[in-house]
Amino acid sequence: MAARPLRLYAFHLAPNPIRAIIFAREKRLDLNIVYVDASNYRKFCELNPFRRAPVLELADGRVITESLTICQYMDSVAGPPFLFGDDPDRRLEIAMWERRAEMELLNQVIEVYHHIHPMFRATVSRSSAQAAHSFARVRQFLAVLERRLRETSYLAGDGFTAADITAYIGYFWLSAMKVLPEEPMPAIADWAAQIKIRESVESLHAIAPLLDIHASHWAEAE
Ligand SMILES: N[C@@H](CCC(=O)N[C@@H](CS)C(=O)NCC(=O)O)C(=O)O
Repeated sequence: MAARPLRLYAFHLAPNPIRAIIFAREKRLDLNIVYVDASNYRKFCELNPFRRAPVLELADGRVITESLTICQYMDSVAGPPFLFGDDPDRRLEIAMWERRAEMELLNQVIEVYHHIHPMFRATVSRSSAQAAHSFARVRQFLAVLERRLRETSYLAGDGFTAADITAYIGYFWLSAMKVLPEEPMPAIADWAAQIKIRESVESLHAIAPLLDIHASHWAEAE
């Protein structure tokens, strides 16, 4: 009997589950995506007491949370390409850029998203100061990334890796919300154009119109 595919619990319009979904596509792993709604929320909370997505349920019933850990798991159980690297030097470089992209870009973009997107009006106590603080960190990271990508094709050097997935989701979210910094970033734009045509990120483009906000929401956050 064939093993059942990995089951991934996800929320719609949520960057961390999308990161795991893109990663699985890159690794050509069969993923059964279950979107969390009222009908399965209780089960989801039992699987992850922190009530956050993604949650990966393995065929043997084991449960993995944390998008980074889920991606690392998928990298180790499927064949090449190894998106976290296959030798100590590559692993080191990729891990460093992945964590930088996660902490200084993706997580900061998520903060901006929560504080300015009207979708969170009822659930997040919105703060324009918090949005501005996170946006300043985003700007600083993008300036470093622009310099980096003038020297290398991808974040961790030659070759697409897990670090590019993390950074691309952050960049995509900013771009879809129409809040990319105004300063020109030609190397980042070229890098993003290369990633945009990968099959694995197709699903992102369909959600772009739903993330689009008007700049006036900055002013609306209190
Ligand atoms: N560190 C966790 C963060 C997960 C997370 O915050 N996921 C968001 C969606 S992007 C979520 O579930 N939010 C629901 C909530 O906070 O109630 C990870 O990387 O998986």
